[in-house]
Amino acid sequence: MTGKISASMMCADTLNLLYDIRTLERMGVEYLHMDIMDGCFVPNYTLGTDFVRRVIELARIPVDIHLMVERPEDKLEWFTFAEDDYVSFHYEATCHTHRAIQKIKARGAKAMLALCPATPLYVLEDVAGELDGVLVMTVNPGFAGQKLVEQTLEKVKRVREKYPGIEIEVDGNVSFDNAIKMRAAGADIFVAGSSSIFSGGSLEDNIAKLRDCIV
Ligand code: S6P
Ligand code: MG
Repeated sequence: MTGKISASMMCADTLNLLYDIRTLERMGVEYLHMDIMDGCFVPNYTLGTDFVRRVIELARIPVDIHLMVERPEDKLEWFTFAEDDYVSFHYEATCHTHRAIQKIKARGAKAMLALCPATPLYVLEDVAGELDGVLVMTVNPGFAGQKLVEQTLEKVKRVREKYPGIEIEVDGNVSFDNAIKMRAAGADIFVAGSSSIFSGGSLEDNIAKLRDCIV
């Protein structure tokens, strides 16, 4: 199966958001990636709950919620999910990984565990069977516009080898060039932000160009 695109909404044109969303849908983008930051787990705030709820209401494609918040298991009630939606949370943000996964599933979404660049893969060992996906952070979480942490490419490769059936999402500096390397390493879902589809120029052309990188 070819790679899928998850468009990073924090990089979209907020004042023309509906236009961008409809363009992404028309171009066959698979997910809308919604970064939620609490200023505590990461040193930044973004995408407030009302904004995210409104996007979920308007979207005709699944959303891919990336929770960068402390104790995510207590914050899932903020949103209503559909069955194809993904919700990811950080292993580093809770001591209740298993409970958080169960709660996401009970709310009808697919569960994904996000790992910071320095977090070792052995933390997946006892939960891999419960997960629908693993989000490998290819930058440190908190900001758009950062540079790839190179060793995460090898980490993607190790996840692919160890868990052949699991969906792998990569997030951070997914440029056209990096997307080719990430795809070769085994990634399935590519968070597309300021390094690719929202890098200026035509959104349509950028999406088509990224598609060619992730076949
Ligand atoms: C970063 C966040 C990401 C960014 C995305 C931006 O903490 O989780 O989803 O929105 O990485 O893309 P880029 O191309 O600027 O890195
Ligand atoms: Mg993200």
